[in-house]
Amino acid sequence: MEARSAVDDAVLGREAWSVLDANWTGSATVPAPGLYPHQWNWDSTFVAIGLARWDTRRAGTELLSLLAGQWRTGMVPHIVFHPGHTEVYFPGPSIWRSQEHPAAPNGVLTSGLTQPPMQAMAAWWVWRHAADRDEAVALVRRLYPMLAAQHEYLATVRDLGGGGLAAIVHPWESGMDDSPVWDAPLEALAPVRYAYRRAELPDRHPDSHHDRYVWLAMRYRDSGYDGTYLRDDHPFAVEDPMFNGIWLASCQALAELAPLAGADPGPHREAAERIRSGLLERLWVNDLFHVRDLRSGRLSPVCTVGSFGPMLDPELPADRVAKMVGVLESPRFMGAAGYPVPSCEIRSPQFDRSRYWRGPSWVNTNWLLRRAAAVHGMTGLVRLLGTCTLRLVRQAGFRECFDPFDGSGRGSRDFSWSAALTLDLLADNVENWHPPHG
Ligand code: 2M8
Repeated sequence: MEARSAVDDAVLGREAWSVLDANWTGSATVPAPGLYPHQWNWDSTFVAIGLARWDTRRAGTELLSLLAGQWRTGMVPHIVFHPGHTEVYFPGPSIWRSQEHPAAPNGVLTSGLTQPPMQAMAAWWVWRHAADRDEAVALVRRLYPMLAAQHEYLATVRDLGGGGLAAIVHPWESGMDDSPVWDAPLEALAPVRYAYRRAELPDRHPDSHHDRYVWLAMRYRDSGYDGTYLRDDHPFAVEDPMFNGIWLASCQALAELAPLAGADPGPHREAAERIRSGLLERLWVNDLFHVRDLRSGRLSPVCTVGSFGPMLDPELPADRVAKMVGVLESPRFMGAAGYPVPSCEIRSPQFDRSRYWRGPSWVNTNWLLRRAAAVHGMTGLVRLLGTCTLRLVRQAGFRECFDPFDGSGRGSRDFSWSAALTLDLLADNVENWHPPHG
């Protein structure tokens, strides 16, 4: 593998800060130079989490600049475009045409899809860890109404299956774009050929899937980003355990934050209960959560790192948690990978150690699993996930993702969430460690 000399924690921390500084636009952090020149929804949120202990103001700016792209429906878009780079990334604003939609914000160009609703978790993280308590409380008060509107949108417009879960309407909404769990719903779509190519990304999906990604996005756009169209006609509607596990944890976070904003926590707790019931009734099979395709009615046979999302819920019944941890630690995931956690179950025929979201290990999903282990008090697993994640970035740098067998880096270099979450892991790992900023 690509190896570099052993990097100690202080050096690693300094390197992480310099990646975040290089990717900072003044109001937001782009995921990586070149390939991703705009603000992405959950990327920005992971960056805010990484900044939380060190720079409350910058963490707040990151979240507020993302929420400046929020639509009046409550939807928080998956991309907020930065002026000046508008056509570098495809699909850019000319495909999404957000400015033509009455609910889109004025003066900010965005996509029309969303991503896993991590923002309330991040707001809680900033509030919990902020050195400047007053600033954190003021931030929570500003964020609360926006986050409540986001949750209301998910609970109404996106409960397409009527069972209390939010459906995603495009693989991009999962954040795990090329995961094998989307293969069956994508292959059920009519064949489309837009000759959409990203020649610079050979490690991604077969081209035919990318054509379908663009076709799906344009179909939704042409409906006027309409909720009734999503429910009745849109051909891709899927209940994803990671998206809903994150939403549940965000509901719990919002319940804790609500009193700071003078609001009632009750509705957020009730929402969390509804999501938990939906997850258990609709997505649980044997020992893990599976993706449900609302159009075919089928549960995906493939398990991925997304299957563990509902473990973020501290109130998930202990017998389910024990089964999930059994799978996580088995050779299906961590047990057969030197550099865990692989994004797809290793024994699955679709597992591919080097294809984006079809096998490689990622820092953000490792962080989420570590958080899940923490809420269940599993200190051994917390330590293991922290150590193995730091080992990846120490050896291969802040890459987008990593080969789970040999740890070599894949995708972009200087990737923001890999750097930001490293800062968070270092803070837990090292006593008296202070980064050069903050
Ligand atoms: C990847 O997704 C974008 C589309 O949103 C892409 O493939 O171009 C995913 O890894 C996603 O999770 C991430 O938010 C985004 C930016 O890092 O890149």
